[in-house]
Amino acid sequence: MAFTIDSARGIFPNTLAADAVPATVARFVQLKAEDQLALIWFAYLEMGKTITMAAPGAANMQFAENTLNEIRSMTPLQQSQAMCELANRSDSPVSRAYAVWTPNLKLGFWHRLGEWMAQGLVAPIPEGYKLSANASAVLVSIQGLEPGQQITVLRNSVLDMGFDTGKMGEFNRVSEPMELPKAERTQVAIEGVTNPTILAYMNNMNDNDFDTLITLFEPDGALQPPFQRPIVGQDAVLKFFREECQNLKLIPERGVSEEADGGYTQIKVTGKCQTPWFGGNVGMNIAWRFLLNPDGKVFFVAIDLLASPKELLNFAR
Ligand code: 45D
Repeated sequence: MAFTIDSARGIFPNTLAADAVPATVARFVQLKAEDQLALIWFAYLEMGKTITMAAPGAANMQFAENTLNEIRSMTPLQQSQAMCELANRSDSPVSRAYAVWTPNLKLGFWHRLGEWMAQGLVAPIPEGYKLSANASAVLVSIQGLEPGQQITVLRNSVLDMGFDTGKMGEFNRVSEPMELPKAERTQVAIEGVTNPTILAYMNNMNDNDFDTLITLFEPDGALQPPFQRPIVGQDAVLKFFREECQNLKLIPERGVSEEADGGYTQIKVTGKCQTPWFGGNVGMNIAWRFLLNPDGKVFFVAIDLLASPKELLNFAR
């Protein structure tokens, strides 16, 4: 075989990813729980001045309502405790419920708590709370990032919270209900790339048509999301699409396509990606690094959050 998943990960090695994101998250998770909550609260207030959250319907929260209502009915002290337990990854009922939610539910949960905190329905961060020196330094780092990287730090920090599912034994993941594929179909155009698999990948993702999207992958194909290990095999990738990819908007701009060993084709595309949470207010700079097998099926695709807008024009090998 010409490629393994591992060797495929190295195609277009000059692609510069936004390493500041995992570096910042790693510093964030070292902070004590109170600092984590206060820091996100300040970041959230600060960001709210420049970038607005989009649709209130960015998550369908029906499967998290019970937990949200439970928190709302607690005393302020219990509310603060429950939030600290989440940040501490303690073993508590809320922390266990949270742990099995898909990322979008976790974000929707905090989004709602943030609203309730602002309205005084849930215990706010104490007025005059003073961040530790470390926490202040992390906040300054976050403020220095571009918006797409800022929201990724927030997202990944939040996903780290809750009880460790590795300690839970059997559990069922709780995700949002699936929406139907969109009736109106998108048609992307990519400067320099006409490969039908690549165009179909973008269009089907934009249309939430995951059953068609997955047929573009070979059975052992893999997808590597930003800052994660590859997800391998059609079943696992399809599950990921259903749980984590609803209502994304991919806006590929340009790319290069060239022959690789063994009849494979490597294609790098750069462009933007929007999350339903922020819509057109935040476009993340993204690279897709595809490796297609000789039948034109996706053997591997890595999605990278790019270090800077300059990287959108980097097609060096
Ligand atoms: O602790 O081609 C309070 C793939 C204070 C698929 C709070 C992709 C206390 C394949 C304010 C309440 C998916 C890989 C907290 C492409 C406290 C593919 C709340 C890429 C936590 C292109 C905080 C997709 C809140 C990408 C409300 C790159 C925080 C998607 C909310 C990226 C943060 C999506 C939110 C991102 C962040 C979404 C909503 C980065 C959302 C980020």
